[in-house]
Amino acid sequence: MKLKTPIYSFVLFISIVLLTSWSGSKNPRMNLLDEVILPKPVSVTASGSSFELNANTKIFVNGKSVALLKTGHYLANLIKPATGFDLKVTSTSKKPNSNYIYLAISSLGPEFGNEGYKLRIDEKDVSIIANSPEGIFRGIQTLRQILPKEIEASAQQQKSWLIATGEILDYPQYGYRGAMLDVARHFFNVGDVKKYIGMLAAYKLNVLHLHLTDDQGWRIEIKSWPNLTEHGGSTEIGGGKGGFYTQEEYKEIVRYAQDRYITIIPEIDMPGHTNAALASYPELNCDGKAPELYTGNKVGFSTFCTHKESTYQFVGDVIRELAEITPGLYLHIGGDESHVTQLEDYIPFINRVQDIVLANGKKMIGWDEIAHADIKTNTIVQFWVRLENAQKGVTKKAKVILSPANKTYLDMKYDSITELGLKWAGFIEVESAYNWDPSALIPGITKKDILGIESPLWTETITNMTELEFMVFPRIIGHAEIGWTSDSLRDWDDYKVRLKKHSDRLKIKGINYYAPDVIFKAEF
Ligand code: NGO
Repeated sequence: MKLKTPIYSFVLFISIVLLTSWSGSKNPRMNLLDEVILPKPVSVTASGSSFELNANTKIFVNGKSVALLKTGHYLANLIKPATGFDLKVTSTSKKPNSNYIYLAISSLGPEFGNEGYKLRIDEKDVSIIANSPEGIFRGIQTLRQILPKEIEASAQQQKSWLIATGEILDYPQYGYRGAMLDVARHFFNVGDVKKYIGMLAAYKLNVLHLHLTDDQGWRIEIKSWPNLTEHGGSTEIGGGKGGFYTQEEYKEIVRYAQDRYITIIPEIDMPGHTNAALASYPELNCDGKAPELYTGNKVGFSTFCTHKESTYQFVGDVIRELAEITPGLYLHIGGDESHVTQLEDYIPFINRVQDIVLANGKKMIGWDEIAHADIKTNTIVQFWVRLENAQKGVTKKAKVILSPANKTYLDMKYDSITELGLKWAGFIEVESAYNWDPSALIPGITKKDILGIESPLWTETITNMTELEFMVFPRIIGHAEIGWTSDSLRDWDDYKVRLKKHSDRLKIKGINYYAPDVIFKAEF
């Protein structure tokens, strides 16, 4: 046979090159493993190509679930400002050939629970599958983080919206991942609370605990006791004008949170931390005299009169009205730092309040001191400072929420030069906030006893959203990862690199975060 001439070989070579580039993918090569996802997922597999989101991409929701359709619209709204795309959301069982994001409920293994999801990005489509709409919602937060960072911009950006292809399997290690906001010491209005809820949802948190009452202010309308807000809500620390939520406003917060799969847990702190109520109704005081409103920042000086029957009528009305407007399972009754209530008065008081909460169809949560009372096994003890209280709670077969003050209190200063915040539990640097494992925190308390973790922001020194953001970010991102990602997948050296990269998104979102040079200016 005749040998191939050079020109023949050249033509053959060119044909092969053209053929492979025609038949092969035109999508830019990308690596899903390069993307930063916070909290870190259970597994990420990359397949080396990309999907391009464009103005013709459609969102398809499988089946007729109203909740899922709502979540589809949430995704469309999330994508709209930065891209300018008005993506159509349709409910269907028939998908087109390509260029769509598909959201579907389909059964995944039991380890995925309500919040787990499977996110798959192919060259032609993206799909999020989960056992429930909640899982789809969490998956959307991941999708958001693997879109270009400019997706967080509030104004339209000119760029191509490429997503690396591959598959992400994910589910949380704890079912309760919360934040607490103290709106009693300084009041935060409905708009602020919604903004905070939006920020929490991005990191897959699922609880916002609102500390609604304290010595300095009563912030929730109780129709049968109107002076609580009229008088008790009229000021705050420093003597500002305070404020309160009407029940309608509170319901609006609850709905906004529900749409983001966040449960609102309201707290009425008692029998201590009650000066605002005591100042509003003289009959709640043992001497029948109402004290002055209080605008300082001391704790532990007030108490309801635990001997008076009228106190329990009051508590009954408050809990009933609150239970009626709270769809979540839990009511928080405080119970902390009742320094002027005798233990022999404190215990029966908590016992009776527990009965009232249960009679209203809710479960009770209280700060760790409540472990002294006869708590039921479905009552939850929120650890903040006394290990022995948390241990006592577990001995009584209660579950615990972990809010160790020296790790999770967002009101603690980062270091000695932080202007805002308190320091009674020590300074909490970003590393210290991240570097601990819930199941190794308290001797005798293991993973099965722990419902989850919660990060409280007490607001003695925090007066507005700019200050709030500085104390919360970035520490809460670390807490979100502790709650979601199993301890064996977490590592500070790996996390700090991811956090630094992720900070571009915080900048675009306009979040006023604390940025120490050791992390944010370091070369990793
Ligand atoms: C304590 C106290 C709060 C303070 C907070 C300040 C608890 C559970 N009770 O935590 O009233 O605001 O510290 O860090």
